[in-house]
Amino acid sequence: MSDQFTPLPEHKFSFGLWTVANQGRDPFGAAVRPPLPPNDAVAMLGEAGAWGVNLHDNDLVPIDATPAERDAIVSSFKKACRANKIVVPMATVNLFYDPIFRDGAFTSNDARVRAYAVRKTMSAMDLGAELGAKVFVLWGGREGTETDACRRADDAVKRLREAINFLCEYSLDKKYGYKFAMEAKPNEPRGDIYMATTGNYLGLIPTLAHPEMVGVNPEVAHETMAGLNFVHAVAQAWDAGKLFHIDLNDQVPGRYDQDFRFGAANPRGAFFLVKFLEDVGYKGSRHFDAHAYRTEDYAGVKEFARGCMRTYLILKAAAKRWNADKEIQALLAENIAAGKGAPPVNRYSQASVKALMGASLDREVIATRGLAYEKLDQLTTEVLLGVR
Ligand code: GCO
Ligand code: MN
Ligand code: MN
Repeated sequence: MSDQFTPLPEHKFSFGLWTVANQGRDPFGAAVRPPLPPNDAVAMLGEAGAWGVNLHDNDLVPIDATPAERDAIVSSFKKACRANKIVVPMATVNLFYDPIFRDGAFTSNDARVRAYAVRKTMSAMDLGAELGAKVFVLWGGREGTETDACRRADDAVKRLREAINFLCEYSLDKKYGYKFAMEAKPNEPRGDIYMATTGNYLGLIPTLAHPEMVGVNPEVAHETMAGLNFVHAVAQAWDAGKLFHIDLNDQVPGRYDQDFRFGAANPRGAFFLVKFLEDVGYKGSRHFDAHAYRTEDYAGVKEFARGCMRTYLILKAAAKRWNADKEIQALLAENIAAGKGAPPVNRYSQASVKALMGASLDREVIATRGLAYEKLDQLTTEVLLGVR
């Protein structure tokens, strides 16, 4: 059945190979689903209506594969992608699973670990480029600490900068045309992770050798785990021209890393996010980095994938209704109109200072006017609940 909420390639919905193939392992329980080979995951995504699949190097090629095994796997994966009309817009690297990364990768004190991590990332970049990826995500994984006795935190920042600079040069050298998207996460899998929020990365990027090649990949769950407002982080990244990618899922604050289906926990937050992305005309992937509940078989995983995309499109339609709602728009306009005639403070000049000093700005009068946010918010709820 196809309706207005049916995903199309133009919606740019993508999933990580690691998301639909997730077997439901957690620290307290074993896998609940059998392995889903990469080619089968691509077939499932094709059936669900997705546009793209993203992958870590080792989601596709085992860490100990020989070069011949690698090439065979990659060529058969390419065929599966073609057959299912699935593209590979983004690639990434696993710098957290293998025990060598137990004390981080790029920030490790051991120069051998740093070298191995950079070399592994270069191979993952080769793999991504071969599959057509133009965005390369770097998630810090275990770049963090249990005890800050282990190193000075600014040494970690310096090492991270050096690694990113090295990898930018590699991309330029190989003419891969990558944009790097840095993904922050506050406190998992280690208690204290360097670059805990998207804002941290927005501060680091201007200090890099090739800041124009590096942006961010904010994730709903990660900012929410830190108790922060995700839309605000995304908006700041957008304003800086750095929203290169986005990880959509859901999360209740204060819980374990839940990776829920998009919109499952906080549809209101998801609404403001979708509205933002659509209002500004974000052109990148809408990537779902989420997992199906542990209760599901693969039919449930497919429902999960469909649900992520369907919810996005439902919220997109709601955002359109919100934007077209005369009462909502009138309330917003009234608040702007109330300030009409005030001296502008957007550009400094002697004349603007003079106008400012001479203006009547009666704080008591200004503060008496109600802003009608109760009404605005209730109307928003009614749009969301489908009665407007
Ligand atoms: C997590 C992260 C990862 C990254 C992925 C891409 O919480 O485990 O979100 O899923 O997004 O490793 O590099
Ligand atoms: Mn995550
Ligand atoms: Mn992620």
